[in-house]
Formats: sequence, structure tokens, C-alpha cells
Amino acid sequence: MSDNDILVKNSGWVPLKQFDDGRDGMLCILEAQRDIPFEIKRIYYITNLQNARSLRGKHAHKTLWQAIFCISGSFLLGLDDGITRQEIQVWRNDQGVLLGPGLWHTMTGFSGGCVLMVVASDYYDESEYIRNYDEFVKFVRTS
Ligand code: T46
Repeated sequence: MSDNDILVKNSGWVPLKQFDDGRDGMLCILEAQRDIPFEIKRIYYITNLQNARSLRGKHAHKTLWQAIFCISGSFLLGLDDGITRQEIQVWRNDQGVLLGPGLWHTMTGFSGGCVLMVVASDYYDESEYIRNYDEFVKFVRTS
């Protein structure tokens, strides 16, 4: 087991196909139901993260599957499945992280110029979020 192994449930690394064209740049490709294990219904991205003290996430989803990619820079992804907690440094733009249901996640420690992209299995639905940690613990214990 390496320091980089993802141990929490409903997660894991999502490697992408990449073509390194040297000084002409790097091409990364993401295909639904091939590289991403679900049908993609929504894509969003997060920019203008001011500094390492910026904080996003602090919630879990009841049913949604997502994969998060760090297109530029780096950040720290905190993952908690109600039993196991871990923190992962995400910096490779050809390798995302799967964020499945029942997984409390936080994003912190953003480097300058960090840009995140997320692909999601469904449209935005606030009723599908769990934003309270105690509710999250009850949810994972009963599901
Ligand atoms: C997640 C992490 C990785 C919308 O109206 N539509 C959308 O598709 C999204 C993503 C957000 N919003 C609204 C809802 C809130 O009023 O934008 C506001 C901020 O959303 P949220 O607090 O969920 O943002 P993050 O960056 O903390 O979390 C986002 C995703 O929302 C979330 O699903 O897992 O990125």
C-alpha cells in the first residue's frame, strides 16, 4: 500500500488517457462510462481560489457520483466515509478522484492558480446534499 492509496469507500483514483506532446502541451481525455464510471449529466469548474485558506465542500451527497480533477495547481482533498478519514494531495491533471455517495469531502490548501473541474452523474439538486456533519454520520450508519 502506498501513501497515495485511497482507503475510504465510494472513492478511488480516476486515471485519464493523456498525450504528452512536449513543448506543444499535454492533451488529457475523459470519456463518460469509459474513463468515468457513470453517465455525465453536469460539468462545473471552480476558479479564482484566493489562497490556501479558501475552503469548499464540507458536505456529502446522498446519491450523486462525481469525479474531481485538478486542471491546474494543487489542493488538499479531505475524505471521510464516517469510519475512515484521509487527506490527499491532488496535483496531477491526468488523474482525478471519485466522489461517491456518503462521502464527506472538503477542499483546502489551494495553490496559486488552482483550477478544479468536476463531472457529476446528475443535475444540481440541493435536497440531495447533506451539509450537517451529524446528519451525515446518521446517514452513513443507517444506509
Ligand atoms: C461538490 C464539490 C466537489 C448550483 O446552483 N449548481 C451547481 O451545479 C453547483 C455545483 C452549485 N450550485 C450553487 C449551490 C450553492 O448555492 O452554488 C453554490 C455553491 O455550491 P456548493 O456549496 O455546493 O459548492 P462547493 O464548491 O462547496 O461544492 C461543489 C459542489 O457543489 C459539490 O457537489 O461535491 O464541489
